[in-house]
Amino acid sequence: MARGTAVVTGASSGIGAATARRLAAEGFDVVAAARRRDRLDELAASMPGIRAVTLDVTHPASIAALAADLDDIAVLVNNAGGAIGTESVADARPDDWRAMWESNVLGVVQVTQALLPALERGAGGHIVVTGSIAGHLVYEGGGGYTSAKHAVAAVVETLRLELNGRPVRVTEVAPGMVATEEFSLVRYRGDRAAADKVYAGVEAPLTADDIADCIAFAVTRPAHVNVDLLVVKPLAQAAPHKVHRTTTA
Ligand code: 8X3
Repeated sequence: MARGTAVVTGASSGIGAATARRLAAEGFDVVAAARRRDRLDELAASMPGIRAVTLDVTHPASIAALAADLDDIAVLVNNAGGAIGTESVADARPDDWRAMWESNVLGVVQVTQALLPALERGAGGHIVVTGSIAGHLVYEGGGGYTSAKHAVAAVVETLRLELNGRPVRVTEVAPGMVATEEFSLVRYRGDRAAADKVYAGVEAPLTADDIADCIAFAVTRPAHVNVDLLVVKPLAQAAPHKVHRTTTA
């Protein structure tokens, strides 16, 4: 079944790549957008229905080029973003916070602004944002990330109010612990041992496919059904810091 075009940002790995694959399998023509073109080309070659487009969500010219390339679109999955650093607020590096706010917040805002006309041109559009439980709770050492994710959660809520009466749905999917190749590695600045420790002894962290499944659920509901917020954690995680482990690292 042809479902229209779905744009997925941050599609070069993790949740973004899994979402691009899943939405293509659901019948969307997927535009997989990210900075790393080599990875996108591999993704596009892995199955039909995925087209690679180079995009940096922090560069207005890059976003404008994406928008100029699109006619009407059905779905925008604002997924690009991530966490950098684990320092306390007292010791945080402002440049890390700037980068997190640029990608997780302003990136979502600017891509949404640019693609809103295309979302409204067709039969009805859907904006999905990959948020986080960090957008609804805070934890020590996470101030830059939790503040950025709280901000984007507020943007999502605001957008839904402002778009009320127009044919555009707005959804936040807020994952907890998802084991992906890069998320924790970037957070721990490339320290593989520290990154692996996050998942140590956790029987079954979520996978990128689990989140892609939630996104697919939201965007394949009938057009009058708006899934506002899906908070999704593995069974082993009751809160960011409350995780059941079968072994200790
Ligand atoms: C990732 C979830 O718990 O590391 O967005 O903040 S958490």
